[in-house]
Amino acid sequence: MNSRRTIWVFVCVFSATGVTSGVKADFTFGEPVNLRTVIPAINPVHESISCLSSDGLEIYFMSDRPGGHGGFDLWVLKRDSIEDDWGLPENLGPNVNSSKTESGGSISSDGLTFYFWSNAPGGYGGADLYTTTRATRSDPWSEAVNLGPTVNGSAEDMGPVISHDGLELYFISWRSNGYGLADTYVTRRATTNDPWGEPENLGSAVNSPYQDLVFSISPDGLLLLLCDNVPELGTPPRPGGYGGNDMWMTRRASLSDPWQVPVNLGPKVNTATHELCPLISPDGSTLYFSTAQSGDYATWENWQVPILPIVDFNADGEVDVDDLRLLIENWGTDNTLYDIGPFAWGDGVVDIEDLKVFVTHWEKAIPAQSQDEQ
Ligand SMILES: [Ca+2]
Ligand SMILES: [Ca+2]
Ligand SMILES: [Ca+2]
Ligand SMILES: [Ca+2]
Repeated sequence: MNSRRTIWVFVCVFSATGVTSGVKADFTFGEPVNLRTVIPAINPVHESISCLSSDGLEIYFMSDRPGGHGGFDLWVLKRDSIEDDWGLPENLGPNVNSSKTESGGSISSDGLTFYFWSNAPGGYGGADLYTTTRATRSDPWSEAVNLGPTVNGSAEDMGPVISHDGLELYFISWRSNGYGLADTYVTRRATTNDPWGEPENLGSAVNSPYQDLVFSISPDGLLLLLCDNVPELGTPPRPGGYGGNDMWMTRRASLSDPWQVPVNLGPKVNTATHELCPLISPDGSTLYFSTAQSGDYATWENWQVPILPIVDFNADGEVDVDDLRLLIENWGTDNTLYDIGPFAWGDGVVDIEDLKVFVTHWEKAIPAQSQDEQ
């Protein structure tokens, strides 16, 4: 293989899988890898990842494996460093889990507050959102507390997702006066010491007559991942997908801008089967998700896939000085095509963050070239 061919192969990974449904996209995905091969401790049958701690040392997941408190419980895998193997699954214990369903965990960026939902008795009707805290990362979780009647209503309230700054809590609710079926809501607070405010429906741009199920927010708070159903609910997916349930994203230009109309994550990750539970890793580099052939959990599989910036700006099959020139020419603008950092989906301006990402990928191509020339 000559060097040009090597670079071409490299670039194909980035350019052939673009998220093209609906709007211009500025990132793509690599090849999905079955999580069985990466984290074998997680059994995909009845188990899917809820969240990762920001230090990458804890993975929380829901499971009805033996040894729990009944129904689905929340469990965690821990490791001492990013290089270490994951330890054995640990149940979060009776302060969090009950004989009913506990699921949908989301951990604060400092790792000391955990949000989840449960349909255990004692709430405000249907499932409710709960929180638990710990003094340090090595302490046990405290007795869970219902988030209270400002946030929880008589309908099903599920799937809390805490923002990195701790000031927004997104969740799914079937409460009345929405846009049909479940909608995504947000409750906000001025500081992490303030109480949560009255929940707001994300509005008609994001929510629809279909299931609008939030699952994850990016570390910069500019990208929200949703899915349009879970198979056991059996309702039709949002139109415009690839069959069965699909995963979608909505973006906003800044933390104070409104969320935009959701865009399908594209055929690299969405297929004719059901895709659900989309989760962005805390470093923004990986998408975790689940697939299901049907509402039967026995058909579930879990996956991870790299989230990749598109660095071949002129789409000529090479990441080279021509692309660098284009980046420089667009310096200081908001041209999304060149906005590839600090995360693959950019931050609204073409600047040094984008150059850093570009150089990283350019450097990846060069060793492949020099190896070939030896
Ligand atoms: Ca339980
Ligand atoms: Ca409720
Ligand atoms: Ca809806
Ligand atoms: Ca699908």
